[in-house]
Amino acid sequence: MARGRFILLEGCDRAGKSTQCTMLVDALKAKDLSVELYKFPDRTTTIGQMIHAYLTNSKELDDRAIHLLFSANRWEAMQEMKRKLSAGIHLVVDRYAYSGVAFSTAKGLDLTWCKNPDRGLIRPDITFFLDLPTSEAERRGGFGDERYEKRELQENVREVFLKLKDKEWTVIDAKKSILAMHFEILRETELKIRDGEKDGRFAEEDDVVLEDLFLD
Ligand code: DGP
Repeated sequence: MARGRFILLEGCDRAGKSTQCTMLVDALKAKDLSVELYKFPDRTTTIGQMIHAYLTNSKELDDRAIHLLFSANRWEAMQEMKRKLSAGIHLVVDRYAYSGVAFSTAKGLDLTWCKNPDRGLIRPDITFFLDLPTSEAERRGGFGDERYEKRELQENVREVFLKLKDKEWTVIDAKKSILAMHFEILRETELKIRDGEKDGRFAEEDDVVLEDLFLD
């Protein structure tokens, strides 16, 4: 059995990641594929609850401390994600380590320092970056009350994302309609899944780590 594919959707706030993740999961399920959704931060765990308290401004934390908590929140999911991929389940993931680096670097932390805690996490097979200018994000009903939902920070975040972007990323213009984005994401995902089926690779041979992804 070929292992599942790790499909990541990254992007700025309000770009439509969560909508696209749900649509992608539903579309893959409709094609009888085995697929599950992961969302980071996962606010249901103990670490996730601390992150939630920070994001909703009910708890203050040092910038480095919260950065490490976001990373730990990904690490605590790693064994389960690996098991599922090995069992042939595709994972659609809403945000990951790139958000970690983008947000903390945008706040002023050192880029290399920010990357280090996430080194060794499993590497996505395909990364979609949903790109949306901040002015457009604001027009979509404005930002909410959470800690990072501020124009200047969001602009910095987008800049870091664009710096992190490597040639393997698929950039999706998030100004497009929801359906147009969906079909683009679905088409690329299906191609990637078919690639995996052709060469029939297994997780053990294929656990590429994120280290390779952060092209320093
Ligand atoms: P979401 O639940 O996708 O709306 O994300 C909550 C907020 O947290 C959002 O503004 C983006 C930010 N965020 C997501 N992941 C990370 C991370 O790893 N590090 C930091 N500093 N912020 C993150």
